[in-house]
Amino acid sequence: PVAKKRSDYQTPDFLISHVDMVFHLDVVKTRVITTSQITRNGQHDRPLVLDGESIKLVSVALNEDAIHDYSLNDEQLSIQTTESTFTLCVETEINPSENKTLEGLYFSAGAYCTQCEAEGFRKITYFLDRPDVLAKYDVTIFADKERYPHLLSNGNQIGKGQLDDGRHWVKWQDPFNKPSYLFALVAGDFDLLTDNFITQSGRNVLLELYVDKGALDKGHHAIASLKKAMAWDEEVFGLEYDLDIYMVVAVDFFNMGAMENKGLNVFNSKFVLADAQSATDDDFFNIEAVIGHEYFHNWTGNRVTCRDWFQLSLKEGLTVFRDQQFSADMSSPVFNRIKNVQIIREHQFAEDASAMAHPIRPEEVIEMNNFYTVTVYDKGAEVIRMMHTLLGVDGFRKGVDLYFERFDGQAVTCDDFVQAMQDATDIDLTHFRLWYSQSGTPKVTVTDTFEQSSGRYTLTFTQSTPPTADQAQKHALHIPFKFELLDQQGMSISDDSVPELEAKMIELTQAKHEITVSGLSEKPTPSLLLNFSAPVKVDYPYSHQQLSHIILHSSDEFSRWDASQSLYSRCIHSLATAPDSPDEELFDSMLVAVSGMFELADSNPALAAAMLSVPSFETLSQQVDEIQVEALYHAQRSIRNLIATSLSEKWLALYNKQITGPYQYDADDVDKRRLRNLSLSYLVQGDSPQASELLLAQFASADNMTDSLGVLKAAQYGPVDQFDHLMFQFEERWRHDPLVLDKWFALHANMERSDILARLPLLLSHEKFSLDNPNRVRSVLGSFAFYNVLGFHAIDGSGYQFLADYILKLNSVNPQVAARIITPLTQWQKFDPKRQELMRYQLARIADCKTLSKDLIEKVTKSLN
Ligand code: BAL
Ligand code: ZN
Repeated sequence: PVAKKRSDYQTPDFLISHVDMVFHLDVVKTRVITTSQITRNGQHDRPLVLDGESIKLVSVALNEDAIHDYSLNDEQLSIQTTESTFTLCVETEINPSENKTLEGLYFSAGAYCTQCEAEGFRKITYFLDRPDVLAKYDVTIFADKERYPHLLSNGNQIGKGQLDDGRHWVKWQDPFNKPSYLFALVAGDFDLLTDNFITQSGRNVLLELYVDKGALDKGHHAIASLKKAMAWDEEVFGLEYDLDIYMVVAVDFFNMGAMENKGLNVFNSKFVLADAQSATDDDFFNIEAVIGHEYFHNWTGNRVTCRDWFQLSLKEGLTVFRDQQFSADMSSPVFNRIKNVQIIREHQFAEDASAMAHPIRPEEVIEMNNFYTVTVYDKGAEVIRMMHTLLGVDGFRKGVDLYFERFDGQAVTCDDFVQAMQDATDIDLTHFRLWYSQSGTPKVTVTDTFEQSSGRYTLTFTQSTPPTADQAQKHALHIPFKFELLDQQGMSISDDSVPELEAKMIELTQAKHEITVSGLSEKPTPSLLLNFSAPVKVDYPYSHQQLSHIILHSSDEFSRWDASQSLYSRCIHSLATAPDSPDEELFDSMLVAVSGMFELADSNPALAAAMLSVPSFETLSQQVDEIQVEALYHAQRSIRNLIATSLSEKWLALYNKQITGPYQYDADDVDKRRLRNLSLSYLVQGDSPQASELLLAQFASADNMTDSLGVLKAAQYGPVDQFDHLMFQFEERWRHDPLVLDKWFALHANMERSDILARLPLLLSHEKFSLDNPNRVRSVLGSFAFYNVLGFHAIDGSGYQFLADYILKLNSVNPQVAARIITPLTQWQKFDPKRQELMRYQLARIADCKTLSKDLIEKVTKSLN
């Protein structure tokens, strides 16, 4: 397969103004009749070339005359015509039940469903399947009435009827122009939850949530979240919903989290269904966030869409930023910011350091599905956030308003967005645009000097970005770098002769910057990258006393947390490097700081819980050049044990203080459960005499999944028999509920057991496991490969081989999911030479497969280069 390049973009040769589609649904033989009104775009005599894949062409008619002199291959239908405006009618046939890729039209769990982003529409009909071809759609669906009482598509329902043979039909019309990737069709038998929302201009919008039969009670949180999102977008961005109906359908087989199809969102049921017994606080949080995300796409993505797929971050970076702001407003801002940053540090930095490194606006793509990445989404959101920082709240809003004024109804580029931000505020973003084309994680090195005699303090900032797999040369970026200086009392120093200090921000634009503050009586402590104001790594030689000072005093809560993480990291890396000579002074200093954090538990429980948690193995991995797997893993474990044992009384007291009534998903109770389960985990790790009793008592009395799962997660650190027994009971209780069982699968796949590779096949042969279901695959294979550090990285290579075996199986079932879970193998660069060799060996084995999908070819080839 050949890569497409961003620089090769050409406007479409033809445009489509209107599409009429008729679906005759059948499990193995669905017929689709697509009638398009087509116009030649400009003066040329090139043929009409339509995309189409894995479908059978039945007939083609041009202006109602059947034609046969077209040419057809596996990917395209070419029609030579001299007409400049014409009607094209294409009939295709599809086998939805055979379609396990879950792209295009598929049949699963008794329902028909579509997924068209990025290029799935071409698996339904031959079409100009690209986002810059916008058309209005009429869609008529015919299907058996008893089995498929609900027939849904985009827009408004404009007709329906009944046939004599037991079939019925429904006709939908979407009044908005849209690209084909936003097309959707769903047909099935669901339970329906309805509600309504009155918009700011007084229109009544009908809200419909379709769920599996019997799951109605689990839909209320999703509907409530949707109403919050609708109100928030009106209040914060002045954006109102534009159709009379908004539908959300929850399905069990879905490659992604959810999809923002116009007026008809399709969701992975994981991000819709929740009740206290079966969903954790995190599930409730994620549902609100994903419901918000898809809703916000209605403006950022649907009303203004992408010109081409290289511009994906135009809609995804912006929409992730919007959903992050929404979540922050709905709960704790600092806790949300920490979550955002953890994703960047654990996964995006790893992607930048891997063979798959790419800028947020990629330059070259073989399979677009491979670019729905943490770089495009989450680093993309950080880039939007930096503009928000540079422009200020009001400037950002002006920019967004201008963006919609200019581009509503159009397919545009990232440059168009930045230009609107610039034009609305007169803030020059010329240099800033480099963030869109440069990949890699910049490092900002900060040094300082202090002259006691004159009181002069100089801070020097140096930025550099290491080369990445895709790009050797790097340039200095425009980085909004927030910081403050703390005096010995912990007060933030101000000096109006130093504007950067007053603004608490320096805009780094060159390789090196310096600022000087005079008249200080003592050397201050710099608190750096407040609120993670840019997606960079920072290097400053903090003493551990300085870190403790920031933990106590920074005016920025995020930075207090960040300093706690630096302190833990320092302890862990120190122990990993010299396991036989622990730095007792450093550890004592850390323990004193941790001890102080308990005092925050009442006043700021969300921050306390985050500060009392040590960095993940994934975060720690990105802080070193070469990952020493066992040493780093055991060092992290030892530091946690040290915190557990040294402070066991505090943990017990904290545990006992977290008293909640019957389950409610509200901020106070969420914080309490978080602290309770964190304490429980430390009590078990510290082998506290009460641990076992507490585990059993909490497991027996929990009225909610957060506390039940909290027990299982904590029990992992305790006696094996007890853990196994609890897991057994959990499975007995939940084996009927696949979404809950996924949590059990994930825990199993993550177990630190020497026989893990003998256990995984048992999970894969579990009656509820299926390779066809992406949620199951992610919970077993994904959890193992991404998070089972010792099992996956076993030095005999067995973990890598196991993953590779299953990737080869998944290759022919669902290439998109296969290409997702191969990610840990593509990150071999940071491991020791032996593991590098073992990982590359498995990549080469995969590369040898003669029927490898484009998705895997792209990732494997890049990884082996
Ligand atoms: N557009 C694909 C799913 C999402 O990002 O919302
Ligand atoms: Zn999105």
